[in-house]
Amino acid sequence: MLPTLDEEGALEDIYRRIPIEELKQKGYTTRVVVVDGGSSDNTIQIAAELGCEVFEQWGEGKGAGMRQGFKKFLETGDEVLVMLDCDGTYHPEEITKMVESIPKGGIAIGDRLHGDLEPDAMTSTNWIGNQLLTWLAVALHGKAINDLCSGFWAFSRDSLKRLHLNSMRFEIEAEMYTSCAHLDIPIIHVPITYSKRVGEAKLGSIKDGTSIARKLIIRRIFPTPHEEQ
Ligand SMILES: Nc1nc2c(ncn2[C@@H]2O[C@H](COP(=O)(O)OP(=O)(O)OP(=O)(O)O)[C@@H](O)[C@H]2O)c(=O)[nH]1
Ligand SMILES: [Mg+2]
Repeated sequence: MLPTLDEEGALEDIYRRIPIEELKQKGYTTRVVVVDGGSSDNTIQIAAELGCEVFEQWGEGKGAGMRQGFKKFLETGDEVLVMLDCDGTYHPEEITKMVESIPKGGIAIGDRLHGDLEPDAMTSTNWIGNQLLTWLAVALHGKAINDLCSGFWAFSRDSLKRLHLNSMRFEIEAEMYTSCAHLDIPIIHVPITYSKRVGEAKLGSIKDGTSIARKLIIRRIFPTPHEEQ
């Protein structure tokens, strides 16, 4: 599952690098689903031409799109869901390693901070923010996590069924973590490569960093959303 918002510059390369053959040899049939948040560039056309399934989310925000994508996934009989940002920062070649690392009933999370973080891939503000938010998450929720804001996750169907989420924007990963902590869903960290983004960032470091911190605090007090939106 690839979340997109104006990612025409990165999508084709990412799609072509998905190791569909390698996964096939391991016994997996793959489908590529693009969840689009209202792109005004050629993302949707490119996705359709490449043969991806395109799902245009209702409303705005990565969190809202991811939750709608999770729901659709659970309506299928599929066993594993891999989500990765579609901005050229994550390496699709590492999908196989992620899938094979999923613990029983759990989730594998790509770890950029202990992996191969390429020079210029992350601004120093974002590096500090990622470290601080990861530290805050562990301090509040007690479950080990190495890279809270990673955009590369591989889920077993059972883990995804259990998550309770209502995030609208970039707090979604933090909320997936707090739900794992609350429900004792096994997570494993897989060191991954992280490269410089293609195209414009949609995340505002300060604004979205603050809402991620707020989500971590709220989920410490109210571990599950009152009402899933
Ligand atoms: N479906 C959907 N995807 C979105 C939306 N907003 C952003 N995305 C995608 O979510 C992924 C992460 O967004 P980014 O802007 O890269 O945010 P980030 O990776 O946290 O921040 P950077 O480190 O600055 O790249 C990208 O693939 C975006 O295209 C949205 O509203 N809906
Ligand atoms: Mg990004």
